[in-house]
Amino acid sequence: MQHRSAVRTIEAFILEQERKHPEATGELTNLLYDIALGTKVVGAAIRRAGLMDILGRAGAVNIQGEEQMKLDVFANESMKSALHQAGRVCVMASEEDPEPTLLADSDGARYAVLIDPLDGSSNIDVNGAVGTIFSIYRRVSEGKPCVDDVLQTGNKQVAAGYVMYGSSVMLVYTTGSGVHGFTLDPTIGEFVLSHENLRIPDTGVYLSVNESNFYRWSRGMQLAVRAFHGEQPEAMKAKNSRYIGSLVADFHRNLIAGGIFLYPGDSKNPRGKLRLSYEANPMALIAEQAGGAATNGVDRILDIQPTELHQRTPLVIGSKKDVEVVTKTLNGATS
Ligand code: FBP
Repeated sequence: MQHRSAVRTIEAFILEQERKHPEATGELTNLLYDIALGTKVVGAAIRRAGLMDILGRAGAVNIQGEEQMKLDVFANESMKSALHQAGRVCVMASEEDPEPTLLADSDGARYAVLIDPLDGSSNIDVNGAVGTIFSIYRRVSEGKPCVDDVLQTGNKQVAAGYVMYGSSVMLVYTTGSGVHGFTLDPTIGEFVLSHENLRIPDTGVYLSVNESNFYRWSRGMQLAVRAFHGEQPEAMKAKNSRYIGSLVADFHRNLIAGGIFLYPGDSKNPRGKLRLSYEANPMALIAEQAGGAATNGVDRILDIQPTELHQRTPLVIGSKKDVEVVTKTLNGATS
């Protein structure tokens, strides 16, 4: 009988998953290791951030017009080197880089990766939860890798995930066969399986949205959020408000306990704040694989064709029935 140790590391688990796909080459498996390694380096720095000269601003502004934090730059460089070292990735795009980075144009480099190296940057200096988000595609370019490799619709992702640097460090990912969570065991330095086959409840208990933008939202969006406040108790139980200001941390809570996260467009930012390719798409794949949903209010996030690398999109994501409340209310408000 094959002995299975109590400790199921991410390596062992991904290999098990791979065995279920005889056509698998092991490349994607190895790429997920590379990403896990990169996030261990980032996680170690975050854990010691107050003791290292890594807090505060880096003194530069990124393509989004946001002040880069030192940890943004550190995380970006760490993930890039982790993805570069094994030559499996042809091109990488990052929230912190204006253009995609060509990593390897050898035939062996079959994947394109998009990352948000440090999500929730505004939480860094106040020791709040932050994360790293990743999205993996098969390369589409025949000759030299190019931007087309990272401008694919979200439903073409072969894998997506995030690492949350919170009270513990957790890696949550999907390769299209369910969503699985691993907790970093600092005593052995390994991501160990802790949450197999995560499913998000159809209706959630939490509402996660930055209410300070309320008066800039459309009437339909205001109606939907007021419904979640319990304005019609006969129709819907009020939700409990929770907002950390880090997409990864807010999404993770709702994935585990059920809930809805919204970052709508508004009169100041009609396309919202979050980026389609390396924030909305990977989280949308995880949400759907866990039984939830993700929309911009009208379209399914995973069907939106990106035209620019850093394009933004309104995002409504989480428990399926709660997301439906928003789309129905928006359509009701406009019809
Ligand atoms: P970055 O930190 O990667 O730029 O991500 C954007 C983000 O911090 C999300 O994680 C979060 O959901 C949102 O912005 C918070 O925005 P706001 O402060 O406007 O509510």
